[in-house]
Amino acid sequence: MSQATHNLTKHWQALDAAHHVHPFSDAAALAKEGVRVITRADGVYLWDSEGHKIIDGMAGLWCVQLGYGNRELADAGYEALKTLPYYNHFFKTSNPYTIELAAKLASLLPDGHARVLFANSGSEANDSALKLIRYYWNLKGRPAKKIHLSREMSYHGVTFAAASLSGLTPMHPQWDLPLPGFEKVPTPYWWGAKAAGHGDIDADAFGLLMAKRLEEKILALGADNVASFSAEPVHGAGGVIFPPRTYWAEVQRICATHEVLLHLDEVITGFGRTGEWFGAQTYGVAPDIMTMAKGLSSGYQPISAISLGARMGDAIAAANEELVHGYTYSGHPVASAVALKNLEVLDSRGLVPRVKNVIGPYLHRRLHETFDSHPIVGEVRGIGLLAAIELSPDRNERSFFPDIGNIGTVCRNYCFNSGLVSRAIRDTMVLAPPLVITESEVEEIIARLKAAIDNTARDIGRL
Ligand code: PXG
Repeated sequence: MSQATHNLTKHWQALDAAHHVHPFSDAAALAKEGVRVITRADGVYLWDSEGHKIIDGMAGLWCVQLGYGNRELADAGYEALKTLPYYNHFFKTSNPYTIELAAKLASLLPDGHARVLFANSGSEANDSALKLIRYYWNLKGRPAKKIHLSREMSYHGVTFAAASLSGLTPMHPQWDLPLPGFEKVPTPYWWGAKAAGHGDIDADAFGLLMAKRLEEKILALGADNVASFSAEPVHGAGGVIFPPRTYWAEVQRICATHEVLLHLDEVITGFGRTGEWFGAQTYGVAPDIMTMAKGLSSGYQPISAISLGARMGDAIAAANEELVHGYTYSGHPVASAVALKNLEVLDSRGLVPRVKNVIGPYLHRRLHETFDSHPIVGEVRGIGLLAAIELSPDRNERSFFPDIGNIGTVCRNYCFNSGLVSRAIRDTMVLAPPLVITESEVEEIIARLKAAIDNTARDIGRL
């Protein structure tokens, strides 16, 4: 590293500390440590301003499906910037990029999801979805149906409504949330079930039990008061938690029985992450409304979407009144052009079936071979290109280390310092790499993660 580069890093760190407020960060601690400045990226690799090369096991924030440096997406954006850098959809207008994107999405979405609205982030999409759910019940003459149910440990974003919907409790106290009308139900986190007092219950029985808790909650609140149930097909930021096989069919049945709209938050699970286009397809769920973002554009542009199933879509289309909702940038032409190209590339290169049949199974086989009998690994779980390694002092007891989060942070720091981006969620190490990752890049991630977990185990005298 040259002195000039190093000085530039110091310069940026000082400016950043003085002027830039970071998401989910302790400002004083970060200013002291100094931010890492990421200057470029290509494929599954990032480079920082000191010239360090880092392999990105998280696809940015679970979003860069096509990897970095994709020329086709860059060209599509540049073309749209030159042709139509901005126009909106408010005054009886539309543009070809957004129209084609809506149609392409409709061809990939679950059955009945023929209509989409656009927004700019996952949080906005979820906020919009809740408004549309309210609107639907108002249109149906059921205005008492107002309560939004969601799950403990869920992450749905940060707007007032999306944060209220989120079940990760640290997201609430700073903002006096949740708002009234948001209620939580427990989630089928089978690994944690024993520690939570459920004994040796098997995963399938636990899936049914957690679905039953949903039904009990609906009955306790009165089904006439419950508008919707929102859930990620697989918890992402809550710890990459996969539902037992029994869970989703039973949830679907319960929602249908009690006329509760089912909202799937596919912000992480969409666009091939689980080996199908959407988690709905992986788990055989038929949602009334879906929200998506992240992988919709591989993160190259901020864009999100809300899709309406037939029940909601038909009712809203037939309302015969103005839909009083929309953002300046809903269906932004440049973001739409990039997202459209992203879907075309994912489709034409067969990347979604590759996740399901080739690279996903390869990742999971190698993770199991490497970690199944590691002294501080409790469970290796995954589907598609989503994986979690649960660090535990005792795999048979399915127990947690004391001070949950400490060991995970230690391990995450080892990863980071060795040039691997992995997330630690509590003491769960998480991977969600770009869908274009190769076998040899998977090996590189596994080697670095193994070294990090070994070092963590050594630190506590377990290796
Ligand atoms: N739903 C889900 C399932 C998400 O994962 C959002 C909604 C909100 O999307 P926006 O675009 O508003 O951020 C998300 C976002 C993390 C992390 O550290 C995860 C997210 C965002 C930031 C950090 O895992 N997920």
